[in-house]
Amino acid sequence: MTIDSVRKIEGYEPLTEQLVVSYLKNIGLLKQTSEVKVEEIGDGNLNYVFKVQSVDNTKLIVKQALPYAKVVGESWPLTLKRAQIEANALKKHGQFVPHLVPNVFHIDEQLAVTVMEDLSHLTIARTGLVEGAYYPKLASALTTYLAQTLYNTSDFALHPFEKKNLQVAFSNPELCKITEDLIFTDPYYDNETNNFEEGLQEIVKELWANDALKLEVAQIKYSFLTEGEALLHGDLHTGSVFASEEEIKVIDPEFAFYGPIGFDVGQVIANLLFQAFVREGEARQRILRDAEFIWNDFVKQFTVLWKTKNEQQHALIPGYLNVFLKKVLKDTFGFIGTELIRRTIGLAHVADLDSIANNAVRIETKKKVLRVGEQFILNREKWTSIEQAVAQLEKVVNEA
Ligand code: SR1
Ligand code: MG
Repeated sequence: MTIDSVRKIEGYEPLTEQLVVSYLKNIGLLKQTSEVKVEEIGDGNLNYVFKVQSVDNTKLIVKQALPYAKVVGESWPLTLKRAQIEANALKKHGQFVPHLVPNVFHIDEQLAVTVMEDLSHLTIARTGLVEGAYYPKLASALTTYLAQTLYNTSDFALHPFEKKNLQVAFSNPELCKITEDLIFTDPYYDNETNNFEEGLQEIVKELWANDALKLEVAQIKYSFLTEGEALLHGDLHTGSVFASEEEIKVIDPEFAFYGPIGFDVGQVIANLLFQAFVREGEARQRILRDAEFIWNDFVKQFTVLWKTKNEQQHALIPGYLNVFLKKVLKDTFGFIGTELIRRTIGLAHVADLDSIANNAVRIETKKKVLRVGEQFILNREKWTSIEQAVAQLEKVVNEA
C-alpha cells in the first residue's frame, strides 16, 4: 500500500500536527482560540500518537491507526478497524477497572482516531524498567486488571447472550493473525520475519529442528485460535503499561479479542521476567517475587469473583474452580514460553534484551531466554506452581 492509496481510503486521511489542532477544535475538545503545542510521540509499532497541550492546560492524546504496520512500512496493510476495537476495549475494561485505564473522550471510526486522557506524566513501564526503575504498584495493579477484566468478560460472569454479542463485537481477525504468525508460527521456522544475531544461529537451528517443542507450540497456537474464554487485552506487555511510583495505567488494547485467559496472564509475566534475565541480586529477586505474586494473587482475586458472582450452575461443583485454574496455569506457562522465544528471535524484540550493550553478554542472555522459553513450553503440563517455574528460570539464569 502506498501513501497515495492510503489517502484514497474514503473519509480517511493521515493526521498531521496541524490537522490534529483543527480536528480537536472542530469537535469542541479545544477552544477555537486556544494556542496549542502538538508533538507526535508514537514509538510503538503501528500508530500515530499526538500529544496536545494548550496554553490553558488542556492535555489530550490523539491516537490514529495507520492503514499499515509502521514497524514494517506501507507494504504491510493493516485494518483501521483496530482503532475502534481499541477504544471499545478501553471502555469495556474501564467498566471493571476505571482507575487502571485512560479515559476515552472521543471516537472517530472513519479517521480511526481515539482522543483520550494524556498520561505523559507517566513513563512506559518497559522504558523505566530497562533504565533500572522499580514500580512497587505494578504487579498488584496488573493482577487486578487481569482478574477483573478477564473474569468479568467470561462466561462465568456474563449471560451467554451478552458474552456472545461481545465476542462478535470484538472479532479482530487481522490483529489476531499478526499474533498467530509472529508469536506462534514464524519463530519456529526459517521465516523472513525473524530477526536474530549471528551468534544465535546454532541454538535457533536446534529450535527449528525440535519437533517435540513444535508439537507443543502447535497446541498452544490452537488454543489461541479457538478458545474464546474472555475479552483479552491481547498485547499486554510492559510497553502497553504506563507507570509511576503511584499510578499504573494499561493502554493500547488494539489486539483485543475473545481468547484464552492464560494469554494475557502469560504475556504480563513473560515481559516482567525479561528483567529477571538482566538484573542481579535483590533487584532480580524483586522481579521474580512479583512474577510469582501476579499468578498467586490472580488466583485469589479470580476465586473471590467466582464465589461471589457466577452465572454458571456448574460453578458450585466441588473441584471445578481448581480444574479451571489448573488449565489457565498450564496455558499461562505455554504463553510465557512462546513470548520469551518470539521476543528474542522473532520480528518484534524487547529493549530489555536488545539494549544489552556487550555483544557476548547479550548473546549469552538471549540463549538463556530461549532455553527457559523452551522449558516453559515443554513443562507446561508438568509444572504445578509458579514457584516451580520461577525456580527453574533462576537455575538457568545463574548458570555460568
Ligand atoms: C507488526 S506488530 C508487532 C508487534 O507489535 C505489537 O505490539 C504486538 O506485540 C505485535 O506482535
Ligand atoms: Mg501496542
